[in-house]
This record gives sequence, C-alpha cells and structure tokens, in this order.
Amino acid sequence: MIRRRTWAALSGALAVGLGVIGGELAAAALSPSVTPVSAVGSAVIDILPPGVKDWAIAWFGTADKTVFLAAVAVLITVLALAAGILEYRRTFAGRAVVAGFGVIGALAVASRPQSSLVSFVAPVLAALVAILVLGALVRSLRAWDRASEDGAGGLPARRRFLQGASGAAVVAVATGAAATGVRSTQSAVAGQRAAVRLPAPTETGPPPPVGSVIPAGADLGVEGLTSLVTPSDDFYRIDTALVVPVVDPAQWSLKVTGRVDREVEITFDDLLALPLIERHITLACVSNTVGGDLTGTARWLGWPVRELLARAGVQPGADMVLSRSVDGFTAGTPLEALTDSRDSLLAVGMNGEPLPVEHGFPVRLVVPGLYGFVSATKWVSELTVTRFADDRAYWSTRGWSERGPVKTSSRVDVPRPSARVAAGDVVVAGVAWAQHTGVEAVEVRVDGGPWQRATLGTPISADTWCQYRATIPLEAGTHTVQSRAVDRAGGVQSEASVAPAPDGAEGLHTVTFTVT
Ligand SMILES: Nc1nc2c(c(=O)[nH]1)N[C@H]1C(S)=C(S)[C@@H](COP(=O)(O)O)O[C@H]1N2
Ligand SMILES: [Mo]
Repeated sequence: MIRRRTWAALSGALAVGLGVIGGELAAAALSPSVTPVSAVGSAVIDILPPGVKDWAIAWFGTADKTVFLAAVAVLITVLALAAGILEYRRTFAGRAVVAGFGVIGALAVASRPQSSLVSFVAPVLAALVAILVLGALVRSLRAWDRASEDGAGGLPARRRFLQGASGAAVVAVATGAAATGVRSTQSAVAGQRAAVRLPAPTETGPPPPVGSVIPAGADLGVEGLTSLVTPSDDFYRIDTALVVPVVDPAQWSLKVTGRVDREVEITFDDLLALPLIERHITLACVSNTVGGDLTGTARWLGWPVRELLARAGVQPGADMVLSRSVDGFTAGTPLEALTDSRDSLLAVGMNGEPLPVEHGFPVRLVVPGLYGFVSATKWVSELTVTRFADDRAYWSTRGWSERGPVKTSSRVDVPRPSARVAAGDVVVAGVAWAQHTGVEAVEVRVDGGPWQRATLGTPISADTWCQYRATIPLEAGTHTVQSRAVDRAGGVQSEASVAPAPDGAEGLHTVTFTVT
C-alpha cells in the first residue's frame, strides 16, 4: 500500500513536470532561444565559479552539457517531490515553493540577452500550470484521507484521486513527447540554413592564395594520423550555450560600434554580396590539454574583418575589439590581430557549407593565431572597438588571461597509447601547430633520448597545423615517444608541464606503447 506521503510527493512531481513541459512547449513556439529550463541552466553556468566550469569541461568533455542538463533534471525532480509533501502538510506551502520556482525562472529569463517580453510567458505559464495541478491533486488526496477516516472506506475518493493523478501523468507523457518532437525538429533555423546559397570565393588566383588550397605533400598519408581538414561533424565544440542560439539569417545583422568614426551595420545579404575569401585555419581551445583534441582545422569562407573595421574607421587609442554573441558571450581580441595582414574572418562558411548551427550559424569570427576564447565568437552580433583598459570579456572576468596567443605545440597520434607494434622501423606521426607564426620543424625522441628531426608535411599556411612523420628503429619492449614543435620565430615547444588555465597548457605529449 503506497503511503499518502508518497502520493503527495508524486503529485508534486506531476504538477511540476506538467508545468515545466508546458513552459518548454510555450517557449519553443514563442522564444526558442530562451526556454525557462535553459535560462536557469545558462544563468547557473554564468555564475558557476570558473574552476567548476573548467572541471566540468575536463571531465565530461563536450558531453558536459548533457551531464549538466541531467543534473538540473534530477534537482528539479527532488524539489518537486518535496513541494508535493509540503503542500500535503500545509495548504499553499508547496504551491509557494512552486511559485518560487516560477520567480527564479522569470529572473533567469530576464538575465538572458536573447530574451524579449514574450520570453516571460513560458515561466509564468509553467508556474501557473504547476500551481493549479498541485492544488487540485493535493485537495483530492485530502478528500481521500477524510473519506477513509469517515469509515466509508474512501473508495470513490481514492478513485477520484487516482484518476486525477493518472490523467495528469498521461497528459505529461503526451505533451512531453510532443515537446521533444518540437525540439528535434527544431527548428526553422535548419531550414533557413539549408536555404543559404554561399557564393564562391572571389580571389582564387592563379596562383591560388596561400591557405586556400591544400598543397601537394601536405598530407603524409599515415594511417591513424589526424586528417588535415577536420570534418565539421567531428570538429570540437566548446561554448557556454546550453541551447544552441537560433538566429534567423534574415534577421541577423552585425553592428560595429565604439571608438569608430562611423557606426556600421551589415546584414547577412550584405555580407554574402561582398568579396569573400576562403582559408584553411586551425582553431584551438585554451582548455585543450597536452595531447588533447580541442583543436581542429576547417576551410572557412568569409570576409576579412579588417575590411569591415576600415569601413567603420578605427579611432586612435583603441587596442581591443569586444565581439558579442547573441547569447551574451563576449571575446576581447587585440585590435592588431583583426587589422594586420592575417586573414581574420567574419566567417559564413565551414568546409564548403553554411556554418553548422553549433559552430555559429549564420556568422562567426575566426582569427588565426589566437585561442577561441579571445577571438572565435560564434553567433556574433556586435563588434565594439574599445580598449583593454575599458572593457573585459566573458572569460577574462573569470580568471583566464586577457590575451590568448596560441602556444606552439604538437601531439603524437601514431602509435596510439598502449598500442602494440612490430619491431623494426616504427612509424611515429602526429600534428604540430603554431598558428600565424608557422611550424618550422618537429622533433621526436624515444625513451628520453636525443631529439631527431621528423619529416614535415608541406604546410598549408602558417595558420594551419602540419602533419609530421618519423621512422625510428626500435627493439622489443615498452617505449615512450614524445614530440616537440619548433616555430618559425625560433620558439620551441615548452617541456615544463603547465595546466590550461589561465593562458593555455604547456608540456610534451608522451605516448607509451609496446614493440613486440
Ligand atoms: N558565442 C560563443 N562563441 C564562442 C564561445 C562561446 O562560449 N560562446 N566559445 C569560444 C571558445 S572558448 C572556443 S575554443 C571556440 C570553439 O569554436 P567551435 O565550437 O566552433 O570549435 O568558440 C569560441 N566562441
Ligand atoms: Mo575555448
């Protein structure tokens, strides 16, 4: 026999569940970028201490969002069960807790830059639904209580409660299914993306501009070695967005503001009509650990940011551009990285297609030579020309460095850790990067012995990683191999082991394997 208190707890879960589902459905229809649950989650992510966020990224990798959402779901469920019990003990106590949820939801929605007035409908609706259902279920549970005390057995009252509760459960499951359907067909943006026709790059040569094509000899053809261009589906994804921002390209525009002679605003159509260029550029995340995979190379199509800044006219004294995303994320990029000769892009294309939604559709920044957290703003909506002394960006206010040049680095891809390889000439291969400086050479060593030069694949450009390969005769036994990159400015990859925070990991990737 299930105790009354359990029924009360279940009533709480049903009521809150219905409310949450109703709220998410309403939000999906009215303001898909800001739903009550995602708003609360995003607000929590923003106020989480940086250490916790770094820990989450390190432990869950790019699955951290799913893990986080699961934790949020567990927390909401526990609170909902408690609200049911409270309401059963004391009329209105549980409903007051639920109303509190509603207020928190509304505050979280208010904290999201993508919110509009209509975004508040969802948390209000969610709270109202939950309050009404909780009140009704607990009232009927009490009626059942009274009926059993009457000695009447309480059977009709019991039936009424169970009918009410199972009705609520059926509605919850049905609307829940509908809500996931809405989510997965989410959304209009997929259709809008499919409808985009990217223009061909205008500047093509001959000779083809450096970085636009993969030269002969770049790909060393070693099995197991990272491919020169990372397929978009495999490209690492790092951002603070719990729900991918939905940006209609027809509504998108980019404003240039701040220390400029004239403010400039361009639309997506304006951008596509400009002379676009295409370049292979390697992106790296500052959170990448030694040997990690938070780095990738894509062929980006876009318009040079320096052209846009030239239109606006940068005023003297400025030294930073604060780029802002529709979701509130900001990055502070040293001005010169956007105005010097490097191909910093306002990118619309990735590997021959419109940007994938997770990688910033419709428009993002790509800046060669800098870690993503100070430069690669996705879903970008505004550039403010400013000074490091006046403005700070998202991660710089959370303990990470203000400037983020990519550190010269390399990793061993072949052999894999714990691999067993045949004795004789053992192939060691990997990738090395020193964006915008260029890789000069890669050296490898086995068992801490002398460094030996590896063969370097022809670089695509200074802004991309290179493959390297070496063959080393080895006898049976356990061996470790390490690599180090040397860049064209004479910098040598650092050997001391340094953690990613605050400005990028350092150290040698070490792979242990067995020769048989
Ligand atoms: N809007 C937005 N843009 C962002 C971020 C973010 O959190 N939000 N993260 C940055 C970081 S830390 C990195 S490393 C790159 C990663 O780009 P990718 O996900 O396309 O690989 O995006 C950058 N752009
Ligand atoms: Mo990053």
